[in-house]
Amino acid sequence: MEFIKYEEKGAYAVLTIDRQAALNALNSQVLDELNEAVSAIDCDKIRALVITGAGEKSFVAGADIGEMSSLTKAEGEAFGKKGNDVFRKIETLPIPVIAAVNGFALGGGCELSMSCDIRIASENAVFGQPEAGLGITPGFGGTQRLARLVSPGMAKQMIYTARNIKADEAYRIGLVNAVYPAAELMENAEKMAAGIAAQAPIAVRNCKKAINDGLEAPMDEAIVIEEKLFGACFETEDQRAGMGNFLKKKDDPTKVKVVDFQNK
Ligand code: CO8
Repeated sequence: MEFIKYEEKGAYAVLTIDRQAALNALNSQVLDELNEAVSAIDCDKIRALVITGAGEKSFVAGADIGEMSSLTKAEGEAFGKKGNDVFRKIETLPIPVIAAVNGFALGGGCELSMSCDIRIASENAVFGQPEAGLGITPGFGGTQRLARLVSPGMAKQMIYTARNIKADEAYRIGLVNAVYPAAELMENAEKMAAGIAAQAPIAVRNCKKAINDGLEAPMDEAIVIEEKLFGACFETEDQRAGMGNFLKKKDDPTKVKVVDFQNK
C-alpha cells in the first residue's frame, strides 16, 4: 500500500495514513487502501486499533479538494458513499478504535476521527467542518456524527459557520477525551489501546456493540440489546476466567480504581 502503514504491536495495532505531501488528505486511493487495511484486520488477534496521521502537522486535512473539484452530482454522491462505507466499517469494527489526532482534522479528517470510538488529541490539533465554505455539505458522516457527539446546537454552529476549533475547545465540548503535548500523544494512545487489549476481549466487543447498537434504538429495545450481549458473555472462557480470578482473590476487580482519563 502506498498511503497506509499498518503495524501490529502485540494485541493492538497502529494504522497510519501517510500522504504527507497533501497533509494526509483522503483521495480515492487513500480511501480504497484504508478500506483494504481495515478489512484485513484479524479481530480475533488484534483487540484494539489506533488510527493516526503521518507527520507532525496533520491527522487528515480532509477529503482531497483537487479530486472533488470536478465531480458531477452522481460522482459526488458516489464519492460520499465511498467515504461513508469505509468510515462505517471503522465504526462497526468489532474492536475499539482510538483516533490519535495529531494536527489538522478538517472535513473528512474530523469525520474519520468521529467514526472512531474514542478521540484523543495533541495540543496542536485543529478540528472543523469547513465544507460550507467550499460549497458542499460534510459528506463523510459529519452532519450525523458531530450532532450526536456534541450538542446539536454546537454541531450546527461549527458546520454552518465552517469555523475550526482548537484542541482545548474540542476537549471543552466533549469532542475529544484528552489533550496531550504532541510528543506524548502516541504513547498515550498506545497505552490506552494496550489497556483495552488487556481486558476480556469478548466482553469488550460486546460492550462496543451494546453501546453502538443501543444508541440507535429506543430505550426499551436498547436494554434488550444489552441483555442479549450480557447473556452472551456467560459460559465463555473470559467470563469463567474473569470471575474465577475474583473468587480466587488473584486479581481483585472490586479494588477501587480511580482513573484520570486525562492521564491514563
Ligand atoms: N485536499 C487536497 N490537498 C490538500 C488538502 C485537501 N483537503 N489539504 C491540504 N492539501 C495540500 C495543499 O494543497 C498543499 O499542497 P501543495 O504543497 O502541493 O500546494 C499541501 O497539502 C500543504 O497544504 P498548505 O500549503 O495549504 O498548508 P498550510 O499549513 O498553509 O495550511 C491547512 C494547512 C489549513 C490544513 C490548509 O491546507 C487547508 O485549509 N486545507 C484544506 C482543508 C479543508 O478544507 N478540508 C476539508 C475538505 S472538504 C471535505 O473534507 C469534505 C469531506 C466529505 C466529502 C464528501 C464528498 C462528496
